[in-house]
Amino acid sequence: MRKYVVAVVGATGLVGKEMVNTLEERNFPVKELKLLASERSIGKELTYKGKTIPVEVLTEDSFKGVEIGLFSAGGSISEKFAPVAGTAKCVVIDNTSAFRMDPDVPLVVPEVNPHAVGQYTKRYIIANPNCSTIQMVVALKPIHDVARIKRIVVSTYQSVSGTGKEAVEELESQVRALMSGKPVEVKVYPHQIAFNCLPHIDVFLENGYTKEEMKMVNETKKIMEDPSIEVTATTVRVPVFFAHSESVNIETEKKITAAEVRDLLSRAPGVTVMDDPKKRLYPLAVHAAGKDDTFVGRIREDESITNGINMWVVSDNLRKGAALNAVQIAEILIRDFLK
Ligand code: L14
Repeated sequence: MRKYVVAVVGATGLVGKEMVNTLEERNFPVKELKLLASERSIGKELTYKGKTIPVEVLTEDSFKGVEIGLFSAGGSISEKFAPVAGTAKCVVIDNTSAFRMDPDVPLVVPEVNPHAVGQYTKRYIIANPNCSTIQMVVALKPIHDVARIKRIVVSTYQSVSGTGKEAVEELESQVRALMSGKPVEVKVYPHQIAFNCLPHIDVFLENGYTKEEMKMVNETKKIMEDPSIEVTATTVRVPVFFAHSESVNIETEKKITAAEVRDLLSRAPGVTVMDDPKKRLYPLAVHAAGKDDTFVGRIREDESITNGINMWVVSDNLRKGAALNAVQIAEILIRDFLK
């Protein structure tokens, strides 16, 4: 079997480390693994399949001979280096929002639009969608295929790990401070996150929505390849370390019952239905953390409209929301294109 030279850009971040773990866990055919990061990470190393690999400084020359680049070092790094890698014929799978809405860049969730991977040839860049969008479309695509979704109203409950390790440390240290009567220090988020909910993720835009909310609106239409789906979102940061939860309300063209949705989703790829209220069974962030699937529960008909469904969707934002989805894209790439 052919093996590939793979680079992870932003290797020392939460997502970068998860990418390295995921490559190992899924036995991705790696010939050589390059770990790239900024100068700040020099001297660090990671283990991959029992071998220690030192982190190298990312430069314009880093991509010679590299066939696949998994990028998760922030939007400005991707804007600068993804095109450089692309020119060197390294296929970039980019986890930032930099290229997601570029019409020459496919935006892929393997359970939803795997065929779009083939469009990588235009820029040699494939975009990995936003974490909250990925888990939502994994749960909604099977429903859209049978009943056509007209409108989505989603509210998210997003964990701090999406922001990075500084945010994980901030939640931890704020909880410690509050439990020991010390003053709370606010650095990463605009307000205290411990024991609080912030209706503010990424920056505010002219229309009053946040950028995170508009990513869910625009990316959903692009991934589902249906601009007619109306989407409105409220994205909220909650004091949870790992995994995002979402309240998802949909209106469909054709009637679909809660039982039909449960049945459909129990057979859907990447989805586990956990839905038995009598047994207090529903998906929880603490259970989804560290797992690959998207978990769906609280499936019920929206009694305020004729064709409506409510559900609760939970997934690990560092796995399906980032590293796993990126590696699954790479798996399609080598299976169908870089043979
Ligand atoms: O990839 O949780 O568009 O703060 C950027 C913000 C991912 C989540 C993206 C967060 C998001 C992140």
